[in-house]
Amino acid sequence: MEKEVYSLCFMCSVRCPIKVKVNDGQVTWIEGNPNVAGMEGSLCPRGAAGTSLLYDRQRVQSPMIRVGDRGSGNWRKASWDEALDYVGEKLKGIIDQYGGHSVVLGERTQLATHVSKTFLKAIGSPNHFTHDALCKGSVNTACRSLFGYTDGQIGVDYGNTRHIVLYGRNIFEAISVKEVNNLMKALENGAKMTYIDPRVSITATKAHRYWMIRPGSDLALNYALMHVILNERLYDAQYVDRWVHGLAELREFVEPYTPQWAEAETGIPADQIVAFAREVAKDRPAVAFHYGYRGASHTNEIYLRRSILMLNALMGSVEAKGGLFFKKGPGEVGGKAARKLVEQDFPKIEVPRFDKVGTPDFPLPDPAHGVPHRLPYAIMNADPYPIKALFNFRFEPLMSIADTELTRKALDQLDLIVTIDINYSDIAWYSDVILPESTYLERTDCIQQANGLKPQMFLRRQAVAPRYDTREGAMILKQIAERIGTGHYFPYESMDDLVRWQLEGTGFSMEDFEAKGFVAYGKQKIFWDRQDGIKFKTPSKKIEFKSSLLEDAGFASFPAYEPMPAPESGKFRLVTGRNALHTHISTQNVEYLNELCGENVLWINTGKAAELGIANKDVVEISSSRHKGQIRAYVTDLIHPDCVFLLHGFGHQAKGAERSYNRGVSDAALQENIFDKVGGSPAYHDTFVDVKAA
Ligand SMILES: Nc1nc2c(c(=O)[nH]1)N[C@H]1C(S)=C(S)[C@@H](COP(=O)(O)OP(=O)(O)OC[C@H]3O[C@@H](n4cnc5c(=O)[nH]c(N)nc54)[C@H](O)[C@@H]3O)O[C@H]1N2
Ligand SMILES: Nc1nc2c(c(=O)[nH]1)N[C@H]1C(S)=C(S)[C@@H](COP(=O)(O)OP(=O)(O)OC[C@H]3O[C@@H](n4cnc5c(=O)[nH]c(N)nc54)[C@H](O)[C@@H]3O)O[C@H]1N2
Ligand code: SF4
Ligand SMILES: [Mo]
Repeated sequence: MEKEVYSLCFMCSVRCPIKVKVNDGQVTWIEGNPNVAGMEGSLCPRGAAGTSLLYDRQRVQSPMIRVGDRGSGNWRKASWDEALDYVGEKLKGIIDQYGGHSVVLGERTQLATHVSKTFLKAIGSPNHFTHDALCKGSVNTACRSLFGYTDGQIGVDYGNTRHIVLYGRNIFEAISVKEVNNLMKALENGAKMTYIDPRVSITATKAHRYWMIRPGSDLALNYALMHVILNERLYDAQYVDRWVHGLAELREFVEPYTPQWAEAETGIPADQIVAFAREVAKDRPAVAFHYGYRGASHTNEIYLRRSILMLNALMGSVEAKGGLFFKKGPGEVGGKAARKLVEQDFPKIEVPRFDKVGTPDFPLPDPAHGVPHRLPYAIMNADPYPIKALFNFRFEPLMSIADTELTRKALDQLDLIVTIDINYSDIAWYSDVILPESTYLERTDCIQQANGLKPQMFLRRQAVAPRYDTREGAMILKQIAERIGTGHYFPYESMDDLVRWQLEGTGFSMEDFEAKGFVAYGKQKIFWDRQDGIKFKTPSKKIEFKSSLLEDAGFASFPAYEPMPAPESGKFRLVTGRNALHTHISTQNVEYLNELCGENVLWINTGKAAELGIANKDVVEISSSRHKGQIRAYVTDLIHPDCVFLLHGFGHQAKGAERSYNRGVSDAALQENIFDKVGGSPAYHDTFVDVKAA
């Protein structure tokens, strides 16, 4: 029997809408949901490899309980009742002795996040964190400092842009399918693309203008751009007068930062900086300076992100067609959002978070997400209190937090590590219990509230029955809760029940998703009125160049520029990123993707390689203060001589994932755990390495 199911991809967390063809209970084909604008039936390579994950025998096939040392790979298969009882009993003991706050749960923000938050709130723990700060924490803080909204509440109108500017936003390799399609459409319609990166990525090859910037110096470029834009009055004066708070302060601040000064700092010729400022201003307000994700990742990241967003404000492109926009929720059109379990009443929590977010120690990161890279320090120093149990739910602290050795040492102090995963990730392998989740093709998930220019809701729908003895994450957490006396916060017996409960009062039913895979609250795109109707949520109700958020917490809005140091002689700045074939640390063992890209290589500049006697494809040793490893060199002119580059996500240590075990080198193992203490993001690119012939 043949059927088609609309669902959501989860080969990465972009969650592209998909159409899945099923024949006699087997998935035979996956494509982008053709009903969704921007998808046009397409998928990225990872999405297309979904069946390779589904049918992989190297997935976790049943609950597993550790019998040997942590990480030794000695497991016994367990039934669900056994594994859940084991976790429930241990957890009860820990909560009784140390309190609910000694339990931490970390996850990649996902559809069931309201379930995990509920799980912790029910036991009185404030210690939920998401991956967010690892990904774009400083972008989030920068957005709140300027607009009063998080980055998650802001989007880019790719399809209508006339000029897009990307600071290492490697959009054609670090993919979201709709964004790629919409930007391609704009480029076909004549839009310009400027791309800035110390490395010639695929996106660089498609750009009209490419600058090989000195790594870590984008902020200098931006201050010089602002200098030119203000001095030549290239900005949208009407918009800026109406909406910007602190223009005079910015003007005074950028006065010394001339294009000539920036040329020395960045390596980009002054006349090109001036010419670019004049060119981009001609297309305002349909221009977008992308605020980025992981591009430049340094201890001062918050100020780089703010400077990018301020350039948008100067162009009048915040809440403009072809620029940036604020995402509109159902409330905007009189609709109601899906319910979340977390909206229930819980016992009051009096203790601070483990990462001290929201206290004077670390005031600005978003407490809705927390800061994962503080976890190793919190555990090791029992500061602010002892942490005893860690739940990893679709999150991998060993490879996603810099300095694997430090994290591992911290984890060794825990009494309980439980991982809900689909793969033998390194963290699953290092856990006490693995609770295997069904893959996205095998499970129905919670509602996705998709805010945007048109508010909508999407649903991940089970396409086929679970192939192995696996369950949905939201059911697993409920079943643990039942064993520790908090089951009453989870009023559902199945995922369908939970989804129906979420939809109560919205006017939509589960069946409404069958026709197209989503439901829409209205047909029109909503832009607020640029004269008077933009609802900034800052205290001044304006875009705060001079930021009350920063200044009230004791930080400057305009700190003097401090250069990122160039590497000492013989060393390199370590830079990392993604390619189109892998998702972070989780797809390296997926058979099809592993075949296409089975290990990472080290990009090194031709001149520097010659000095070191390294030829293309030689095996080299790369070492930092934290770790060393061997990797093949890719000798090329396509990278700035100050840095070397490798793909994130290789060098797995879990033997259960046989194809990816020990292949390539892990960036997280090499990196130091240092971060932007204002914005919250890790400074992934502030580690220096030595490279020599092996
Ligand atoms: N295929 C694929 N797509 C993905 C993901 C994935 O894992 N795989 N993940 C998704 C997620 S969660 C994210 S956060 C995004 C990430 O999206 P991006 O942030 O666009 O992706 P990265 O690969 O981290 O890009 C880093 C780029 O920044 C450059 N860079 C390094 N230092 C500097 C610098 O000082 N200045 C400038 N201008 N550039 C610099 C690097 O050379 C690299 O090309 O991708 C999303 N899409
Ligand atoms: N060193 C270093 N660290 C980084 C980055 C970097 O470039 N370098 N990038 C950062 C960025 S931008 C991000 S977004 C984060 C991402 O960090 P993570 O969220 O930790 O990484 P992912 O690869 O997305 O997947 C995490 C885990 O989810 C599991 N998983 C996949 N699908 C499912 C599922 O359906 N159910 C369950 N239960 N588990 C599943 C995977 O097997 C994996 O163990 O990492 C950050 N950390
Ligand atoms: S970008 Fe690719 S992997 Fe990620 S959700 Fe979309 S199709 Fe799937
Ligand atoms: Mo990310």
